Amino acid sequence: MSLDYVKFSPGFDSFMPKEYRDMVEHGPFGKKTTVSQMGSFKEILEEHPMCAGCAMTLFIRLAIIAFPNPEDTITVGTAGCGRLAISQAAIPFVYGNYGDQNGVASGLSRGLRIRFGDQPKDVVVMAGDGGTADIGFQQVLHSWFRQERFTTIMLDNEVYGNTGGQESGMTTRGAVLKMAPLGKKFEKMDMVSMAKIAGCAYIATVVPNNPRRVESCIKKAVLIAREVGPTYIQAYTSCNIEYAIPTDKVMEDAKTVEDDRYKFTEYVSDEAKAYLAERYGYKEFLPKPAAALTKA
Ligand SMILES: Cc1ncc(C[n+]2csc(CCOP(=O)(O)OP(=O)(O)O)c2C)c(N)n1
Ligand code: SF4
Repeated sequence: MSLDYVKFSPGFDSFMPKEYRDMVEHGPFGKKTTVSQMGSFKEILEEHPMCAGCAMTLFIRLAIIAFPNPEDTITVGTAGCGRLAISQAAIPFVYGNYGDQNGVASGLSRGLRIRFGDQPKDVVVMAGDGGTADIGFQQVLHSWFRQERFTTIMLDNEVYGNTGGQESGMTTRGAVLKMAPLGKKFEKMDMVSMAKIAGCAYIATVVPNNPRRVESCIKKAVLIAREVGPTYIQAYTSCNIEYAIPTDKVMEDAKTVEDDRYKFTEYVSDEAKAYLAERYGYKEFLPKPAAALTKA
């Protein structure tokens, strides 16, 4: 697809702000940039008002770098901390009422397919655990059951961070928070199993301290959502403020939580495996030769 629409209109380049010029000249549009090149190109998201050390911000930054075609990607968000960062990115961001993100994304994704046909326009929802598993739960589940083709990413900090520490469905049992002083009485919701039951074609759980893994999951999720079906990524993105994690221990906490109860998991449906192998050359999903199958 032509990238003319991200270039300067003739005669206007010298009047554009430096940030804009940097993005056009040194940004990732139309290039294959990866997380291992961070620091050597102008990122789509660089400045934001999130708390210092917030793991959610790092995850969002990695996710945006991982978008396969960032210049053709639209993010959808909702109330919560994440939107404060996502809305600063140099790609379109749609923001509605709290919890309506998957309904908005369903309509957007369908409309873009009618308008642009086969040219990929990727829709990616990024919302907190409260927005996804509590307030937006019904719309999330229905978008999956209806096989809406876009990616849903839950920024799971296990609390309502933006409003000062209420428990969410994703808070772990027993956790004591500022506005849950007696400790949560119920188990953390199993959204991964629900995604599976509802027919998501790709599901992964990740933490942000393995950038290459985050990149790999996001890429697969976005590519699969183009044609196969809904995809879901659940990312542990701790809230260092509400969980009182010292900023220099945020990554250590992510590693500990990953080892303990947030292990990397990945589900890829058979249809999605075949699609990734045939369309995008993912060798690990190519059918095994008959001889290897017999030996195994
Ligand atoms: C309809 C509606 N109800 C309540 C709110 C207030 N509100 C804003 S953010 C938020 C909680 C966000 O928690 P979560 O979705 O987990 O995201 P986080 O801030 O933790 O990233 C709430 C209750 C709102 N904006 N709109
Ligand atoms: S309140 Fe928590 S989740 Fe929100 S920006 Fe601050 S550290 Fe991040």
